[in-house]
Amino acid sequence: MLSWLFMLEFIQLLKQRYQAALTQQGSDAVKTSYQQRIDQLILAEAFIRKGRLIAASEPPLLHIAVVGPTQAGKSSLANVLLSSNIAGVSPLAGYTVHPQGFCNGVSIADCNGLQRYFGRFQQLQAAQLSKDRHDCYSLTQNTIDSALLPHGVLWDTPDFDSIDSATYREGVIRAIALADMVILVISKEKYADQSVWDIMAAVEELHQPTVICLNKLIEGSESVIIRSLKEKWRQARTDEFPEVVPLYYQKPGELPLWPESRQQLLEQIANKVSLANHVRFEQALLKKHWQTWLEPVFAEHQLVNEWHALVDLMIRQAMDSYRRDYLNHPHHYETFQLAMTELLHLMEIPGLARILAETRKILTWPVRQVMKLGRRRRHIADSSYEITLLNQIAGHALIQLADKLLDKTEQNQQSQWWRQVNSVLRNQRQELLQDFGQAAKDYHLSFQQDVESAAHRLYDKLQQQPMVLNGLRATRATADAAMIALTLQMGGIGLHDLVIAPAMLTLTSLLAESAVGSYMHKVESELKQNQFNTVKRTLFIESLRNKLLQLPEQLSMSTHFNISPDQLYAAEHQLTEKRHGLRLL
Ligand SMILES: Nc1nc2c(ncn2[C@@H]2O[C@H](COP(=O)(O)OP(=O)(O)OP(=O)(O)O)[C@@H](O)[C@H]2O)c(=O)[nH]1
Ligand SMILES: [Mg+2]
Repeated sequence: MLSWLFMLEFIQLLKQRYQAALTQQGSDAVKTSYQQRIDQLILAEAFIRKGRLIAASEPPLLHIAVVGPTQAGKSSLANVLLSSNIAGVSPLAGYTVHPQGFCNGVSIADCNGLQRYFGRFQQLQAAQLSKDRHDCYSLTQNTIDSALLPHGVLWDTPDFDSIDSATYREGVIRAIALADMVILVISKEKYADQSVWDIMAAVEELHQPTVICLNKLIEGSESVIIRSLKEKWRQARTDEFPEVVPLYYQKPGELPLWPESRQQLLEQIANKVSLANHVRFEQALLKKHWQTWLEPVFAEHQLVNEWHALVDLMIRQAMDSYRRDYLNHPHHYETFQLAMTELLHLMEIPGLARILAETRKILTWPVRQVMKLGRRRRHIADSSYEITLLNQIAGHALIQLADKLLDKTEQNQQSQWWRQVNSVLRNQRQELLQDFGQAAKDYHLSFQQDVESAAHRLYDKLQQQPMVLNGLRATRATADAAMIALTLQMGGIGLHDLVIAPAMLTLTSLLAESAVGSYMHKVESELKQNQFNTVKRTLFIESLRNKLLQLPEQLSMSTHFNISPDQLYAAEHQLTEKRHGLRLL
């Protein structure tokens, strides 16, 4: 992909998010600053497109923009410079509302690439331009090859200060970004307007050679005005004060008069135009505004980080409860006892067949076969205290999270964000818990493999200790425990009854006191650790945490920027790319 295209799309995305956010903003101060950033983004977008235009046209055409406040005489001056009357002049403020290009010494056909530059703006005949539609521009052939102008396209542009100007401002910005040089037209009434100097400051980064035309002057008053102009320029810009052309007020209905002594001026200034540094200027323009533009995005990332911290805290607390109320709870921890029942299968207790035959009269040896047939793991999972507890912990965690969100909404400046996260959480709560419950069952079933392998390890150890093994086989306690295990497998009792069954407890303590005692403890603690890790990973991280972390992505696009850190990182990478800048990758 082309890096400039990536950057262009990023700037457009940011602009769209600002435009959407603007409509939702209540505060006037925020609205003003958002509007300003939208203008800057439009300018940056147009300037990047200008770079493409330069690269695509060989040699590039010269574009000159005539800009200034309303009624300063822009269209009149355009006519003077074109030695023509093709630009519309009127005493009505805000008369020109579209960028209008006039080809001087070049043909319209030379302007092929312009439609790409203007993007969604449509090229129309000057006569078709309508006040009702602002996203258009026109190109007109000047029939005279004017001596005052270098060959190229002269752009008459709309004003940026009249009441309606906000509606056609994008056209002004696009025309300015297109220009290689700028003619600023101001009249003695308008030169001090803030809007003039805001624009001049905003376009400094474009490095366009500039001429100031001071129109409607009364002869003799220029020196005072020029001195004041200089001061204004110095406040707005850091580059050199440009050439000023005084234009004296003519009789009503007449055009300004271009001074004899300045016939060559525009040609000379055009010679200063250098496009070689465009790429560098683009980058400098973006860098200048980057931090400001992304301020709401950074703020959102900060909120997302806080949210991550809340979720992580909640997960830690949940894991603590799980450890305390299950893994380390003497009456509730049933997993190792389950391993003991598996061990009993492996031991094939002699005499059990007789007991079984006596009690049930239906079962015959080998017990292991019977137990396999009777395995009802579903039933074991259903009666598991662990699953019930895990579901409780998850439910409790979400309640606590909602509480914390409520606190945030009350204390925080960004309460809107937290309120919406809370409402997304409320909507998804049921589904999150359901998924969690399913994941808990799946975990329980698949963890039986680990339980079995713990039993096998113990059995292998016992086989190395035939004395212990035979001793165990011979005790009544083992036979009783095996009966209980069998009853569990057949669905006769629940898993939790197993944990407190005296026979199981006796068997466990027999083992603990035997020669394999310390080995048994090792197996048990490894099983627990493994269990803790598995529950944490599969349930609390993969099922719960990951889904919770994604909740902010569901916030409304109209109030949130939702530009991910990855997207931002990629854009910043383009911005700081030194060798190529915004050229082809
Ligand atoms: N008498 C006289 N009128 C002038 C002179 N320069 C401009 N005007 C008048 O000032 C009015 C505005 O001129 P335009 O050239 O339309 O001004 P503009 O800057 O294009 O204005 P907008 O398109 O509204 O932004 C018109 O009525 C012009 O005739 C001048 O030197 N003498
Ligand atoms: Mg005009």
